[in-house]
Amino acid sequence: MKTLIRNGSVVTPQGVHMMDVLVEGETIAALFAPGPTSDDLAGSVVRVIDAQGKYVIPGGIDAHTHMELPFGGTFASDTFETGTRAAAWGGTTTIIDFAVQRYGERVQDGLAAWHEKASGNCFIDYGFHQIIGGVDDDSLKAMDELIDEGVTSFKLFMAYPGVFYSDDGQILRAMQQAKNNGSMIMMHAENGIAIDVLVAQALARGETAPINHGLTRPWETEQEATHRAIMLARITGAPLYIVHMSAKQAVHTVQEARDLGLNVFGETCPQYLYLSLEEQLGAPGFEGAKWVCSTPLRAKAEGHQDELWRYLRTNDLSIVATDHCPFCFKEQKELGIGDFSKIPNGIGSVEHRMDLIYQGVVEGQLTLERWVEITSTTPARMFGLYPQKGAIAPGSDADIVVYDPNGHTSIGIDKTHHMNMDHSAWEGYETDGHVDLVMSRGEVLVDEKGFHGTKGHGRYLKRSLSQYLI
Ligand code: DUC
Ligand code: ZN
Ligand code: ZN
Repeated sequence: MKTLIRNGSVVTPQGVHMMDVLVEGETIAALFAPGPTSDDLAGSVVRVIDAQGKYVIPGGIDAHTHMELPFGGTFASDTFETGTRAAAWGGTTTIIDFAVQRYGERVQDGLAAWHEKASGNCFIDYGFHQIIGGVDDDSLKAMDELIDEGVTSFKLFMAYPGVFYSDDGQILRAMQQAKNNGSMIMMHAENGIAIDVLVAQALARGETAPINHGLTRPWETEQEATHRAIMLARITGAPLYIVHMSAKQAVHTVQEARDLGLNVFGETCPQYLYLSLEEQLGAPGFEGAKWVCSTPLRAKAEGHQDELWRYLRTNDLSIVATDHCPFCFKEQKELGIGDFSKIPNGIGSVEHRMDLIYQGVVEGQLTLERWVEITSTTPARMFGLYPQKGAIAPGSDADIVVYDPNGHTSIGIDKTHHMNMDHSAWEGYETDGHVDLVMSRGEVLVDEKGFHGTKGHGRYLKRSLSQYLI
């Protein structure tokens, strides 16, 4: 099967170029300047897609999702089937989800359980990071084994004592292992021991509303943990990727480390760029539960959101992922009525990341090239998928999005909403731009006629080591 995407502007981190893209089978075969060669070719190819006036970009890569994550006595509400379908609708063609090992379990069993959940159910390609919830001799050894299976990054938690938490000694040991085997340590950087004390004290004072989730996780707990993680990484020489950063002070600490030449990277998420403690988490009654996630939304009055956009421009934040971890309001978020600490932590955004970050281009926060870089190309490089993914180049997988800058997207539960949740954290958001067509390895998943994806089309991606380290 041959497809020619004609007359579009191909956007990559290197620039914006009028190019026609020839797809043969599952991969990109060639790029042509529009003109006679392309005209000749158009007659012979089976399918021509007109991208006049539109951007042709590599499919989005969401490097941080949690399908079916067990959390707070319930499970994230998207399965790999519903979550990857929603991702495809929004122009994301690869996810990297987190397999879970909890204390007392074998790491290999945790990974096998995630393969079981995903295999045969995905509409787009997927890889795994591994959460290590219990660092010990066996799990350290397992890290080496997993690398051979294409799992080259490991997430540790400085928060959630008694659940996923690792102490500093465990973190140090895991980092030493990562330094030796070349893998990446991903860190949930919040001081969970201090947070648990603040939470217990707030509840004892009768402060039970959702906003207290944010108030008991002040920016100092994020910056302190970020600094500590960087120091531990520095002792070991291991690379460090800090996930879901929301506090400007914490990112400043990342900036300082990067200025010293350390391999420290920061990730943020759309919710931290747009939403806030006052407006969303502080919504009346129990409504704010929809926006309970960790790290928490930060105060707009303190200027975090604008600073995070700036750090995206300066590359002190390298990636925008979603931390997609959806829970329904009914029966899931409601577990925390009368006790904010029982609200399952998470927001669903996998469907909207590409549009929400494109809005940053519209509003002058980012260039077009940077939009593609932080949503696709850098995630591919960071997690060992480049140039199979994250590129519009001969030989790369034909994961392609045709994006209409003159289109419009209305986000809301009755509008564009395919995630398995009963509400949208982005209800009422209107963005310029529209995902017109989504292709995954040459197969059109979404076009103007609707959804054409096939469950099981998505393949497991065995990832290489991070390409920022070699
Ligand atoms: N943060 C969330 O908001 N949800 C899942 C886990 C996490 O670290
Ligand atoms: Zn986390
Ligand atoms: Zn997460």
